[in-house]
Amino acid sequence: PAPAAATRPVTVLGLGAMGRALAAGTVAVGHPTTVWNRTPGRADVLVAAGAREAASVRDAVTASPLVVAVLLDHASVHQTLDPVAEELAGRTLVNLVTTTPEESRELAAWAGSHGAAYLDGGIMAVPGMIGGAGAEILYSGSRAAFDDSRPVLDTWGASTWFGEDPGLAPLYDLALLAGMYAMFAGFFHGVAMVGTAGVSARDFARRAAPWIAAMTSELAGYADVIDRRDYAGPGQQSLEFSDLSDMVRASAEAGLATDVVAAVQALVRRQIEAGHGADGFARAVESLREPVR
Ligand code: FVH
Repeated sequence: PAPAAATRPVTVLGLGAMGRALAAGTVAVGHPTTVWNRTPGRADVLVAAGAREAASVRDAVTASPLVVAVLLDHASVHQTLDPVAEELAGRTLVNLVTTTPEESRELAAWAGSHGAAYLDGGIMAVPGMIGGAGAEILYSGSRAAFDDSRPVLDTWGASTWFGEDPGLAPLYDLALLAGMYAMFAGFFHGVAMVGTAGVSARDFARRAAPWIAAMTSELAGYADVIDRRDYAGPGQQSLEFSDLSDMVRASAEAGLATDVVAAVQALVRRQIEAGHGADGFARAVESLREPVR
């Protein structure tokens, strides 16, 4: 990587798979990088590359105006930073830990109460992608902190700011991951179905990948219908047509668990039972907006 135009001291708290990748990225372009990990012994490669390993969390936090948390979860951020909270005053805390929007808002308020600016980040990449063309990190929180931190943030991938509400980045992050996990679960169900005929997952993947990619072209049309709530408009495949009965029955007949397809069918059926069977498939989103409790 090309050296950074302006070097900026940065501290990375947490040297799991993602923390190590992020710290390696800032070291590689010359940002003075201090690292800390709860369990010692995970910084050796980074130190060999030029990072400094802090002896304590306090030492790590006070080493840089920009402190990046890459810990396990919301609780681990508090467990790590609560004892040194007063040291955050005047610094920027970038939280790249996966948290819920409410947890991010709580952390932002907590950081603010200790005089720190706060940015939340949702990492849309796996560690091996950090610093490469496909990596993106979604940010929300202080715009001033985002702008000021760009020389470091841009080291890791494309940086996009969504707004002052710190909960926005995790909201987008988790919404995008919802689509990803549901897509993978659908693929796994297909693998199980064709597996009953002796077809390998690898063979099925060769067919599924272009099919799923082609279906993504439908998203914009569904989005348009959903935004207008125009489920009765022309050209839509009806809920009654899309009720997934054949798929669920075929899976059950083959002795498979029907959890994935039955879950989609339940969304469809709630709308049919409410009298909307002739409406388009996209109306299933209303079953999510008004869950049965
Ligand atoms: N890895 C990925 O692909 C995803 C991509 C999207 C974003 N996630 C989130 O990033 C956070 C860190 O993920 P990670 O992959 O680095 O996770 P681990 O390799 O499991 O490392 C966890 C680190 O957290 C430290 N830690 C755990 N609990 C505590 C605690 N109570 N106090 C202090 N540190 C703690 C752990 O330290 P140690 O076990 O080595 O002592 C690791 O450094 C995460 O939110 C992902 O959801 C990654």
